[in-house]
Amino acid sequence: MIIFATKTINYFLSIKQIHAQLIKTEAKRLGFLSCGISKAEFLEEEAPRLEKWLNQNMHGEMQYMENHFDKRVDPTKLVDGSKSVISLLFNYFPSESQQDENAPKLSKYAFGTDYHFVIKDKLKSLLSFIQEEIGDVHGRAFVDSAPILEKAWAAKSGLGWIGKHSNLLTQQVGSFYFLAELIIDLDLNYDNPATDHCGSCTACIDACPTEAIVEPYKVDGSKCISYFTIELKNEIPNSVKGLFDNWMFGCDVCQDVCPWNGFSKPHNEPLFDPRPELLAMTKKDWEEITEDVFNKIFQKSAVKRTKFTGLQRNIQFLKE
Ligand code: B12
Ligand code: SF4
Ligand code: SF4
Repeated sequence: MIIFATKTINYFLSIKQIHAQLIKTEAKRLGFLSCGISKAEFLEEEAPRLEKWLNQNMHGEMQYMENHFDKRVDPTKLVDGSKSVISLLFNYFPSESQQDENAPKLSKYAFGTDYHFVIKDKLKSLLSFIQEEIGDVHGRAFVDSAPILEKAWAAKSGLGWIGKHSNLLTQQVGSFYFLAELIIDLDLNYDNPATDHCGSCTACIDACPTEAIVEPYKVDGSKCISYFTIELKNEIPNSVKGLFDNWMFGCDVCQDVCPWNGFSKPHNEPLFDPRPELLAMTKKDWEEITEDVFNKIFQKSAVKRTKFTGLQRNIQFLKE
């Protein structure tokens, strides 16, 4: 009877719905939190906002944000023949935290192996699955690696809403996850955007140590601690001295204070687990860190982006 009912339901589903369902089921099996799908097309609302953000120099020295404007606002220009953007969320919320309360703080996303490697492998598996199960499908996999407005696509496909801190969040699991995409040349059934549940809350805006959330939903990247500690190659300006709330790599303040992150659940990706010695490091250990220790605890880590000298600069900046 159950088999009959399933067949009857399938009969009424279009091929695009069946394909979308197959992809979502496989995405879950591969460990993604959720998967949503949008039609690949020009981002009409976001394009003028991005243009304004760039004109206001909110990208600071992140020169790469100025490149490929046309591709960034239109995936059909990024991937030839693309029809669908498949957005995926991958949880990184850790179950443990740094033991010394006075130690310089490391953002949660950077505890384990660099997410670019971990997620890229899973995206490739998902693309292979699509090619094996559905047929001659072409596409490309992305995770924080190309000119794509990743948050806008995830929001469009109903995976969450973009909060006042400008990150994507959900009522079920908050915001401590990465975003990733497959952009493919197959038509699929498309999802609808989710609704905004920020309401009258302003916790993230009020808590931001550098007042980088300049208005609800708009972050001035050039004022964000994450920018200063990861992206900025030059010296950190004296104007922000004393404002870093002890963050040495990234910053989680606007997410830590968000009430929806009370619903975050620990990830179950072993590669995201930190080395135990990393969590045990004291304030003194960080201040005296050598290049050998750096290379050992941050082997294959996203922290390598700042290099040893960058991390040392950040720790020094907190100390002075
Ligand atoms: C550049 C960048 C940064 C910059 C700039 C931040 C920013 N908000 O843009 C810096 C270095 C500061 C940064 C910091 C962080 N980042 Co970052 N970053 C990116 C990157 C590479 C591009 C983002 C982008 O396009 N920015 C350009 C601006 C214009 O985009 P936007 O903020 O979405 O702007 C929109 C709003 O301003 C809106 N808007 C403007 N005006 C108005 C007005 C109204 C009324 C409304 C409704 C909207 C609106 O429209 C704009 C266009 O859509 C993405 C990866 C990617 N390719 O998408 C990761 C990404 C956004 N970062 C990510 C993360 C995790 C972080 C940090 C949490 C890391 C950390 N712990 O330190 C912080 C969070 C800081 C914050 N509150 O935003 C994740 C976010 C995951 C999530 N849950 O959303 C991403 C998606 C990477 C990934 N693949 O997982 N990041
Ligand atoms: S990450 Fe930190 S500095 Fe950046 S907007 Fe959020 S609270 Fe502000
Ligand atoms: S802290 Fe409040 S305003 Fe900020 S994203 Fe969370 S719910 Fe929205």
